[in-house]
Amino acid sequence: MARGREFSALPSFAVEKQQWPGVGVTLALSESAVELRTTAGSLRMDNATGRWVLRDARARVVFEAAACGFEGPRPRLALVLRDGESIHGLGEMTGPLDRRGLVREFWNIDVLGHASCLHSGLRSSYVSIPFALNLHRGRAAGLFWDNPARQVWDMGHASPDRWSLRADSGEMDLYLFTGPRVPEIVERFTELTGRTPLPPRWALGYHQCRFGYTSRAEVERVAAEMRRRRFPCDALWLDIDHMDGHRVFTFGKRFPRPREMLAKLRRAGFRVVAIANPGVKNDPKFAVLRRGRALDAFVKDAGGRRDFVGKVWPGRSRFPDFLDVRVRRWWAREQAKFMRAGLDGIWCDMNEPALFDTPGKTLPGDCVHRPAEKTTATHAAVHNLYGQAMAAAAREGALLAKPRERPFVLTRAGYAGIQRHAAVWTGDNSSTWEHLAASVPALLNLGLSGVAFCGTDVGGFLDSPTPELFARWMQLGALMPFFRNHSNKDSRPQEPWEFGPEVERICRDAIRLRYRLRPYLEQCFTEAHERGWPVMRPLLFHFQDDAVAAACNDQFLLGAHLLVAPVLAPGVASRSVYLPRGRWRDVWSWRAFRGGRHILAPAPLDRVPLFVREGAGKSVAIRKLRV
Ligand code: MIG
Repeated sequence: MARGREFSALPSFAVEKQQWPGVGVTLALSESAVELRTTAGSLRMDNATGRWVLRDARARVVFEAAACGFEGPRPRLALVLRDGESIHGLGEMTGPLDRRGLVREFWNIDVLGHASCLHSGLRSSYVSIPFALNLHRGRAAGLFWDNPARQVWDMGHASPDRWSLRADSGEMDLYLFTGPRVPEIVERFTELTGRTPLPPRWALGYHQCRFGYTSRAEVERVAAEMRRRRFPCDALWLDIDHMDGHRVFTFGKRFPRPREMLAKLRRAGFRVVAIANPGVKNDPKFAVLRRGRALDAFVKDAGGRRDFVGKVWPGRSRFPDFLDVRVRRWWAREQAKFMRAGLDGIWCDMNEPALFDTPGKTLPGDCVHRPAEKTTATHAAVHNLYGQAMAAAAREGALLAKPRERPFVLTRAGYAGIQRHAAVWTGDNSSTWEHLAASVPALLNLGLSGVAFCGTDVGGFLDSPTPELFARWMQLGALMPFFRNHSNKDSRPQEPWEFGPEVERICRDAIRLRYRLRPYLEQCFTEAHERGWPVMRPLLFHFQDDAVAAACNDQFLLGAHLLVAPVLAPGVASRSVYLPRGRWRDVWSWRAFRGGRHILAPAPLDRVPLFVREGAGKSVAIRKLRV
C-alpha cells in the first residue's frame, strides 16, 4: 500500500525470490469492500476505513486489522491481539522469547552508544528484522513488513489487546503467512528472503577472538598455546589492532609480514578472520579512500553534493554507500585484495553504521544514498539496510578472493534476509549470568527470523567472567550455531586455559563435544540451507501445540533430535528440564524418559543436560555421543 498513486522506486533488500508462480485469485468488489480469495484463504478489506481481515482456507481468522493506512507520511497498522496469543521472532532481541506486552523499535544501533549494556528492556538492537511469528492456541501465523525506515511495534504494551505497528516513512509492504505450522512459516519466510548458504566446515568449529590481540607475536602465542594444550580450534580472529591507524584493509607495523604470519597459522591448522569497519579514513594519501572518491562511492551530506564526513575509529571518515551496487562491487575488490594475503573470512563491525560524534550515533537522517540508478533515498528511509548491504559486499569480496571456497562473513548489523550474506553475532554483551541466560531467547528469536547461523560472545564481551560462569558459557557456546570466545580490551584474559586446570578441562571437553557433534551440526546446517529451519530451535518449533514447551525460555532443540538444557545460574548441581512428548534419553547416563513432563537432571559443573529424542538412533552422529 502506498500513499500516492505510485510505488517508490526503492528496491527491496530483503526479498530474494522475485518470481513466484501465479495463483488463481477471485476478486469480489462491492461498494464498501474488496475481497480476495485464493485456495489458501481470503482477505477482505473495508474501503472506507482500511480495516481488513485475513482468514485461512477454513475461514478462521489469522489476522484482524482494526486500522490500516497513513497518518501524514507515516504508514500504520493496528492489529487485534487475542487472549493467549504470543509473539516471537522480530530478529535480534534482548528479553524473553515471547514479545507480547513489550515495545520493539526497528532502528539499528550500536547498543553501547545508547545504553550502558544490553538489557531486557532495550527497544533497539544491531539487527532489525520486522518479521513476527504469532502463536495462538497452537496455531501459528506470520507477518513481515518490508520497510527499512524506523518502525515501532507496540505489542500489547499501551493497550493489552492491540498490536500497533508504525513506520516513519515508506510504504506498507506486508507479507502475511497463514501457517498454521511454525516450520512452514519459517520455511516460507526464508523462501522469500533467502536461506543461509552452507558455511565452510571450519566455521562450525571453535573460534578464538579478543579485542586486544595487539601484535603478531601475541596472536602467535595464543596459537601455540592452543596447540600445546590440545584444544581443537579452527579459527583465530584479528580485531581492529591489526590495522595501520585503523585504515580498513591494511596491516600495521605491529603485524609485520602478514602473508608469512597467515601462512604459518594455516600450517598450524588455523583459519584467520579479520575485522572490517565501513568508515574509510579521510586521509588523502590512503589508497582505498582515493579509489573510493574516484568512483564517487561515499554517502552524501544533506543536499546530496558533498561526501558526508564523520568520526569513528579511524578518526574523520567517509562512508561507502553500500546500497549502490557499483560501490558493493568496488568494496568487494578492495576486500579481495586484502584477503589474498591469506585471510579466510571477514567480520563486518560498526555497520549500523555506528559513528562516535553525531547526535544519533549514526549517519544523519538527511544524508543521501543511491539505492538504484537515478534513485536517491535519505538515510532515514533506508537506515536499517546499511549493515545488510555491507555484508552483501563482504560476501561478494570473499567469493572474489576464493572463488572455489564457501565464503565466511560475520556481521553485527543486518535486516530481513541477512542470512543470505552473513552469520550474525549479538554484539557487546557482558560477562554476567543474566547475559548468559539472555543468549538463549535471543538466538532462538533470531533463528525464527531466518538467521540460522548465529551466536553470542562466549564468556561475555564486557567485564570478566568468574571461572564458573566461563565454564557454563563454553558449555552453552559449544551447542550454539556459531561458537566464538570474544572479550574486550580491559577484560581479564579469556582464553580457555586462563581459569585454572579444572575449568580448562571442562572447556576442552565442551569443545570436544562440539567436534564430535560436527557431523550432526552439518546436517542441521543443511536443513537451514534447504528449508531455512533454525539450527538452534525453540521447543515451540516442533511442539507448538504444547503450551509448556511453547513458553520455554531456557532450553532449546539443536536440530530436531537433541534437547539442550543449559545451566544459566551459579551454584547449580541439577536443574529442572521439560521434556516434550515422546521418549528421550539422557545422553550421559543413557537413561530413558517418557516426555510430557518435567524431570530433575544432574548438572554438575562438568556437564550440560542433554537429551536425545527417540527415533534419532538412525543418526550415526548422535549414537556416537553415548558416553
Ligand atoms: O567500538 O573492534 O562489537 O566485538 O571487539 C567498538 C572493537 C568496536 C565493537 C564490537 C566488538 C569489537 C569492538 N567493536
